[in-house]
Parts: sequence; structure tokens; C-alpha cells
Amino acid sequence: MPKDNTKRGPRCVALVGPYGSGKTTLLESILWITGATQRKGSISGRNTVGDAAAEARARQMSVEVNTATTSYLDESFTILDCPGSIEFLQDTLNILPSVDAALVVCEPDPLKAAMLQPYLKRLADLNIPHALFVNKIDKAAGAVRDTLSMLQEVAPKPLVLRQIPIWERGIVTGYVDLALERAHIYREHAASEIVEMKGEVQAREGEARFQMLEKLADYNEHLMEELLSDVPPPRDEIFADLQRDLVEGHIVPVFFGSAERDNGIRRLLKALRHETPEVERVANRLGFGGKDTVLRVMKTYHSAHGGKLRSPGFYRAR
Ligand SMILES: Nc1nc2c(ncn2[C@@H]2O[C@H](COP(=O)(O)OP(=O)(O)OP(=O)(O)O)[C@@H](O)[C@H]2O)c(=O)[nH]1
Ligand SMILES: [Mg+2]
Repeated sequence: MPKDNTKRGPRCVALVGPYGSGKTTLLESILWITGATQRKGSISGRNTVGDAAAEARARQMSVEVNTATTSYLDESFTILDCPGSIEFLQDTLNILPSVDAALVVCEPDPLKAAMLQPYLKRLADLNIPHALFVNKIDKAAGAVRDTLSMLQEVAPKPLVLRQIPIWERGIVTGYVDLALERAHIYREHAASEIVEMKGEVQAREGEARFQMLEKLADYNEHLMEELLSDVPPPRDEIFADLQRDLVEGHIVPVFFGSAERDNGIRRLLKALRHETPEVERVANRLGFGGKDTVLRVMKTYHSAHGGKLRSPGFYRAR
């Protein structure tokens, strides 16, 4: 696995999840934040990059997989935004084997948790690294933990909260990153602002961070020893663990934010950049050799059909 400061090859990430959870809006937010678009569209404005087909526009729902490629900090990501409506479930499940990672997008509503079961189960069965993104945090009415505990009932793998919300007068105004131990306040359609962590937030952070580390320690004896002897684990060790546990499929990290307001999306992109494995992982999973073999397939397709060399997601779909 390359070190964090090493540039990595193109990766392909699927956005999956139930109908209307905000996948196409998340794609729109990612494209805008990464500079692939100059203006952000919305579902109600019928001007998003995804859902461009007349039927999708008319029904205001995805009716096929939307594909877009962008770069974040010089690394290329192809995003496959899958339809959530149940009639397209099979289309979504069919593309999963070829992706490097998947983001399961859901709403902060415990009553909708059961709708995630088909995605979480299939991703676990196929051993595809996946994270959960609790979207629409601007509309959250109760604790993220309540949604999470309902989700855990249908999730085959342990869900590990990577952030906790900061609440003000019943609204989520920011988050604390449990790995970096930093508090962020959201700014609408802009990068969040780092603020000092105080009082009650600090106490909740300490407790939530310990719970996160305890789950990681189930797969790392060294970390377990550190926790038992009250030795603060180094940050590098935590990040290496988070990455390995995602890639190996031990855990499902959980992030939250608002695709509509572009909150929490930069944090999500950073996690994707650091933690999504490279294409050889998929090649091994599918049993057709290492990176060189994938490159050969890409080049053969290229010379047979002409045109530009495209992202791996494009070739894998063939
Ligand atoms: N409040 C709020 N609304 C959102 C957010 N993200 C998306 N929405 C709204 O949720 C609705 C569904 O959004 P989509 O992006 O079409 O959801 P989707 O998951 O792509 O839907 P399907 O592809 O049909 O499954 C739209 O009305 C969006 O404006 C969010 O972060 N906050
Ligand atoms: Mg959609």
C-alpha cells in the first residue's frame, strides 16, 4: 500500500443506497467541489450533471447509472452514481464487483435503515471496501447514533463512527473528526472552519474516539495493548489501521454531511483519497492478476477501438 503522500492511480467508486437518499446530489457536490463543474446544479432545478436523460429529469429520480470522472488533489476518481429505485436494484448490484470501493448513501432516519440491507449485504458478501455516508444531516432530527444502531441490525460488518456531530439548538452545525481530534463548523457551500473543541463536545469526543479505537483494536493486538495500558496510540498508527480495516473489509467507516449544502464532502473526499485501494485489489478479487494485467486489458481495448485511454471503470464495465 503506498504511503499517504504518494500519488495513486485512477480509482472507481460507486454511490449506492435507497431511493432519494441524495446520491445524484452528492455526485453534483463532488463535481463542483473538485472543480469539474463551475456551477452546482440541483435536482429541483433539473440541471444536475447526472440524471440528464429526459425520463430522469421528468421523474426527478435516477433511471440509470450516471458516470463522471473528476480529479481530487491530482488523483483521478470515476464516480458511478447508481439509481436507488427498487426496479433498478439489479443494475446497481451488477456493477459492484468492478468498483474499487462503494459509498452507501443513506438518510439520518432510523425508520429507513432496513432499506440499506440489500446493499450492505451484497458489499459484505463480495468483500468490497465500503463506507457509509449519512446524508441530509441538515435535516437530522435525532442522534446519528440512533440511525447507526438501527443500521447495525442490518449491517453484516461493524459500523465505525469516524465523526460526531456538533449540535446547536437542534441543528447539526459541524462535526468532530475522531481520528484527527479536530472540530469543524460547517459553512454553506464552502470549506468548513476549524474551531477549538470545548466542554461538552470535548467530553463526547473522548468517549466516541475511545469507542472507535476499541473497534479497531479488535483487529490490531498492538493497539489493544496500548488501550489497555493507557498509552495514547500515535496518529499514524490509527490512520494505517483505518485504511487497512476498510481495505480488508473488517469495518465500515461512517461519515455524515449534506450533499445539498456541500457540508462534510471535502472530508469524505479526503477519506476516499487516502483509503480507497488501487485497481490491483479489484484485479485480485476478480482473479485476473495484478495491475499489469488490467493495464494490458485497457491498452488492448484502446488499440482495438481507438480514441482516448479512459479510466479503469470504463474498461471494467466492458
Ligand atoms: N435537505 C437535504 N436534501 C437533500 C440532500 N441531498 C439531496 N437532497 C434532496 O433529496 C432529494 C433526492 O435527491 P437525489 O440526489 O435525486 O437522490 P438519489 O439518491 O440520487 O435518488 P435516486 O437516484 O432516485 O435513488 C432531492 O430533492 C434532493 O434535493 C441534503 O443533503 N439535504
Ligand atoms: Mg440519483
